[in-house]
Amino acid sequence: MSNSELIKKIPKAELHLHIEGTLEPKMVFQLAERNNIKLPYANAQELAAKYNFSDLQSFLDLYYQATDVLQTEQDFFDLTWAYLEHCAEDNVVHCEIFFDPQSHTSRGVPFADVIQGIHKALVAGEEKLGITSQLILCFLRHLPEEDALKTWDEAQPWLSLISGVGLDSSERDFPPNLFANVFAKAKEAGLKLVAHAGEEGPAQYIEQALDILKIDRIDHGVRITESDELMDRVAKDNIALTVCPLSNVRLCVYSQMQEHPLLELLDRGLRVMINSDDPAYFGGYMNQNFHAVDEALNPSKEQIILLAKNSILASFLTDQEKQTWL
Ligand code: ES4
Ligand code: ZN
Repeated sequence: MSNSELIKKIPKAELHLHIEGTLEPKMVFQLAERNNIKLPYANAQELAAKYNFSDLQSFLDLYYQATDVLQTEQDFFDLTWAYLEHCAEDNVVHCEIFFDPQSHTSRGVPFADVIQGIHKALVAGEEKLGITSQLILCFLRHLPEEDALKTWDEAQPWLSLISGVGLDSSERDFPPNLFANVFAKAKEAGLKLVAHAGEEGPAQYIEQALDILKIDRIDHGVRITESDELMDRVAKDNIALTVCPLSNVRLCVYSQMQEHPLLELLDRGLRVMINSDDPAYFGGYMNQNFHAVDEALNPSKEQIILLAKNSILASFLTDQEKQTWL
């Protein structure tokens, strides 16, 4: 079997995926029309031509702007369903999806509409496509912790639909320790905890996320390569890193895929796997990330199998559920 065939066939989980990042230019235009919104672009191609990013912030500016077309429960349902169809195509059998309620409630979209639209699509995804899923509520770190605490309060009626909380948006100058209180509350409520750390920020932010926020899994975490000591600790404690190869190249964390440390991290015994992050913006869904890694880094079959296996092992499925796929 070729690597390509193996990539296509092997069951995998996606653990780092922003549902707002699956909003394709075409859907931006469809939803703008449905919701009577005037866009500053003539068509989807003109919007897509702007997807040329120099760093995380240059991406986030466009991403938050596009998000404005998401207004109704049906919009969130349609967005999520379209993503699940990509999962089916790529043999993603389980996904753990981030959503950013603050991006929507700040525009007057009710929390209930956001979460119900997403949730109903996830239920349909399990029934019709056999894809299991969990939801992770992310707090926006460029906003004060006070805002995150308000969002935590708004989330209370919906906690049964949420398995964890995360931390995303602009990393530089917004260290994890700013969110210690809201993460302590989520931990107290029994939720899983994750945080973006060491994407653009230094390895110290990974350490802070572990020591102060008490996270269960690190999102990105690639700048861990700057600390041998931290790599040893994370390997020993089996803390997973949800790595996003195309994202890292498109946001200029690495100037080309050949420089990506994914396989070095894997060979060092860290629990890393492949994820698509914001596939509508970064050039592809799960299998396109695998193919880009395959082309640039030339992984062995064993390495591909281990990356897929790590995605299952690092998921928040129960040990029994994991066994189905191992
Ligand atoms: C994100 Cl790539 C990335 N990093 C931080 N926050 C984000 N939100 C959506 N994509
Ligand atoms: Zn991300």
